[in-house]
Amino acid sequence: MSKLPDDFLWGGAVAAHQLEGAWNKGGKGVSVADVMTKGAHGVPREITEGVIEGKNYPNHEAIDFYHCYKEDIKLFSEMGFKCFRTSIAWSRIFPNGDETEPNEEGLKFYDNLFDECLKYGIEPVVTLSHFEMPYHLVTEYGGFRNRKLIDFFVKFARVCFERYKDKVNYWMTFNEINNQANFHDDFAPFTNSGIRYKEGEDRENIMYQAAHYELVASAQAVTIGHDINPDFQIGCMIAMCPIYPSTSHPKDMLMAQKAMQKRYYFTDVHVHGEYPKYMTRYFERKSFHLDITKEDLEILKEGTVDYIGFSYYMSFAISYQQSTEEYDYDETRDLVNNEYIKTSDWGWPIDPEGLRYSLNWLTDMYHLPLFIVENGLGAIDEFGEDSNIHDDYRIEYLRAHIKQMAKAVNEDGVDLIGYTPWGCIDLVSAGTGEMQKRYGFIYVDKDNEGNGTLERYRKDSFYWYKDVISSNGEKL
Ligand code: P53
Repeated sequence: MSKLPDDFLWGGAVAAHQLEGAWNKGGKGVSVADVMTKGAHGVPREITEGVIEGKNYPNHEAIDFYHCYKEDIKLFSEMGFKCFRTSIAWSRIFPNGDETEPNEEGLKFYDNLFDECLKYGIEPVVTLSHFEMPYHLVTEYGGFRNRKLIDFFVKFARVCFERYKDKVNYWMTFNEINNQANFHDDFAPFTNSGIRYKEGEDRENIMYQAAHYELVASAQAVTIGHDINPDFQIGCMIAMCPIYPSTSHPKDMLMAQKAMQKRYYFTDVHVHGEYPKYMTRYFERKSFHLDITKEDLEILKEGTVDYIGFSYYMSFAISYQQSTEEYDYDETRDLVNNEYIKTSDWGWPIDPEGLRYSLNWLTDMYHLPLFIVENGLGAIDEFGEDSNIHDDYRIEYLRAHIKQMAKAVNEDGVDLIGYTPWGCIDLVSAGTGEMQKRYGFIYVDKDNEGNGTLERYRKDSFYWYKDVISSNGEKL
């Protein structure tokens, strides 16, 4: 039985910077996504010093959702979406991030967008910060290295809560806040926190400080949101990649446990309002200098989240041998291949059972409602001879994951709010900036170099997902 509860929120997910385009329209300021070029699998996106002429910045135009949202939402409603997850581009509302007054034109755009959703009975689910901090906050303040960012974010959150209090009920604060656990990489610290590292800096220490300011900003936003509208459901957003031990060797088991602690402590702070002991002990042992005040700890305690939103694409595996004596997980160094699992064309492990495992693990750990706000397969799509896209590989991926999700709900009793597959319409990949890493039910005619008509086409998965929703998961 794969049927889900009657009020289950089926939908789709996107982020403003990956589809809106119109990067300098309507008074919008430059965001961190606007200074990232196109990369490829294994080729990181370049982060440039401001916008440099002649470079390929795929987010500048993206799929021009800014101008096409009405037709696109109509297509979502044709699939029967109950909800639609997007983000509010921070730099549309505060172009530089440090203004005192918001940009009315930006606010109006989201009024129109949410009204259009509500017209079809589609509930907006909104992320406040999804890799789109105003770039000015990076150059002037150093991003979330700086405590001042707390106030800038909280002001932005307050403006959004007040403006959309009668249109939006489900909110999330920071998208995939725990991606930056991978601090060796340049991508996650920049997109999560607006941080550019300098040569020789202690990246890990800086990451924990930035994450702390974000956790405080998130908690403050939760408290303010609940004051503005007590019905608000405000969640955190975690990139959930469960880490399995590579063997049953006790050292591998312990290594996996310690790795999970270091990758998911962010969730503990969001949910319990305090740092777990293993993290404070770790900070002490490493002599990290962290600016954590008594007042911060009170704010954390007060602003705990209502639910856990999370993305699920893949699982990881780990082995002790490659690590240190202390079992101190290092994401870049310690992960190993899992021989039982195939990978996507972009090397992402495909593990449907891992979704059921994750739903159970999060429930055991946090006892809160869960919301799968991203899941999906990035793949190359081509038109068949009949001029249609037969994306059976995508259907197969989603079907397998929905089956496991339904088992978690029906057999394990997990409290799940909804399911919004990622990139329900093709959009710019966050990790690589490619257009051709496609996730959508709807194809958009545009290639990696930015050529194409931007025309929309329904893929086979479009009709399949429509049936899934109308049968409430029964017809897979
Ligand atoms: P792309 C890494 C690992 C898991 C999720 O990713 C990730 C990332 C960052 O690449 O990001 C989330 O586009 C993110 C979305 C993103 C989506 O997953 O690299 O929240 O913005 O597009 C898929 O294939």
